[in-house]
Amino acid sequence: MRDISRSKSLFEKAKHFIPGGVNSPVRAFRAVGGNPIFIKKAKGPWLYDEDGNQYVDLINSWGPMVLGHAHPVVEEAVREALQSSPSFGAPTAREVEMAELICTMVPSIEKVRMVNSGTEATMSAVRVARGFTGRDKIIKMEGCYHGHGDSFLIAAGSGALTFGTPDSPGVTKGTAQDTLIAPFNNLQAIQQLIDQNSNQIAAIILEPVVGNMGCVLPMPEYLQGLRDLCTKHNIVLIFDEVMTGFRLASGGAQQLYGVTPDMTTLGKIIGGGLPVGAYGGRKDIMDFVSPQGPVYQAGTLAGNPMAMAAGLAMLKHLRANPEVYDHLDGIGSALADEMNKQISSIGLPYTINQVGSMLTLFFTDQRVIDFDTAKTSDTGLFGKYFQCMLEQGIYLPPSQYEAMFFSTAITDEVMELILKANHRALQALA
Ligand code: KE4
Repeated sequence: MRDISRSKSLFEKAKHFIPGGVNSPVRAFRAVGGNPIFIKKAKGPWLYDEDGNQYVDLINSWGPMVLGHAHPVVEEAVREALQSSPSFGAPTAREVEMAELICTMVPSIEKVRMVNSGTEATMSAVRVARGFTGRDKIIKMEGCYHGHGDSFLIAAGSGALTFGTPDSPGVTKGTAQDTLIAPFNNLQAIQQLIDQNSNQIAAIILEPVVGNMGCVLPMPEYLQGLRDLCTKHNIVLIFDEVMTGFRLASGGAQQLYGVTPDMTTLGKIIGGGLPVGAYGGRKDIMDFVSPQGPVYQAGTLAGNPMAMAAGLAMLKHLRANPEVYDHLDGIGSALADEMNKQISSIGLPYTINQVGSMLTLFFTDQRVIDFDTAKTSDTGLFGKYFQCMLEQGIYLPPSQYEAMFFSTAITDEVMELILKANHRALQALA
């Protein structure tokens, strides 16, 4: 057993001062058991905890660290920005450069506003869609997670699903009534909601590739079907690409699947590991945002120089090295292929969903295409798998309803470590 005594004592102390001992619920390991690991530092594909244990990192800070930890281009940019003071509360050249770069890399985004988190991005995008259309209701998909904004904590994924609170207390009935729910990958359900709420639906928001009920891919024609329905009924189509943006392709999932939303939300990678979010889209919609238009949204640290410096370094590197995406796809598909071989050689019924550098091993014999099929997974078995992988030095996302994230720092040797540990863990569960 690894010595994690310092993590244990830190967690005991943390629980006195922080709800649940963590600043984001999923980090508490409640879904997988055991004591959360307190990380001290990271480099490349490696995490190092407070007790000096080393782990292969398959969380990537939940997406941002797509180039691995402490990448020199990002480090250098942050170091330089820090010398000019971390924040001014006034417009800066970096924000203009970031806005232009995002609009260039994601052509559906004609104008973009920087905020400080994915939650702020999705909350703001929905408010603007409501202001632009004059309509109140939105449609979200069961199991999709769009941050902790009230409108989204209905049938939410990620930590909300992990802890069995997909419908959180504290969200008022008044708010909940304006959020309509449909199963992911089900166009008929969307058509029904539109028929039942004609001219009342401002927006449909979804993760074009879901990461927050585990990795779930769109069925063929699903995204285009949503596009067509939104065009026909003047509904704003919002792709929440906080997770998939700049990870699945330089232009995100919308480039990968060739479907153009009206608005896009971003986060994670565009901050290079610093707090960030962004929302953008069609000019006619974004010109409704204050001070250009009447829909108010603001933020003290929006467009923060440090986050812009880190994000610009990351995005410029990704833009200048498009082969990164073939590299990420190669890592993800090789791991998926080998893990599937291990599953069938041991005779287990589990299923794997993978696209690019996102992968989830579901402990169910069903094909996982939506919330209901994802929930057939044996979360207890996942917990045992997680602990067995952790003991072997592989740090997975601590929930069945999350995706593993791979970075370009994962070498062939590191892949071998992951596969050896995976085979041993699956054998232990057989
Ligand atoms: P943040 O507010 O956590 O920056 O972003 C919210 C968000 C919005 N949209 C999507 C598609 C997201 O995946 C997220 C946040 N992702 C989770 C991971 N599943 C963050 C991890 C956490 O909550 O600690």
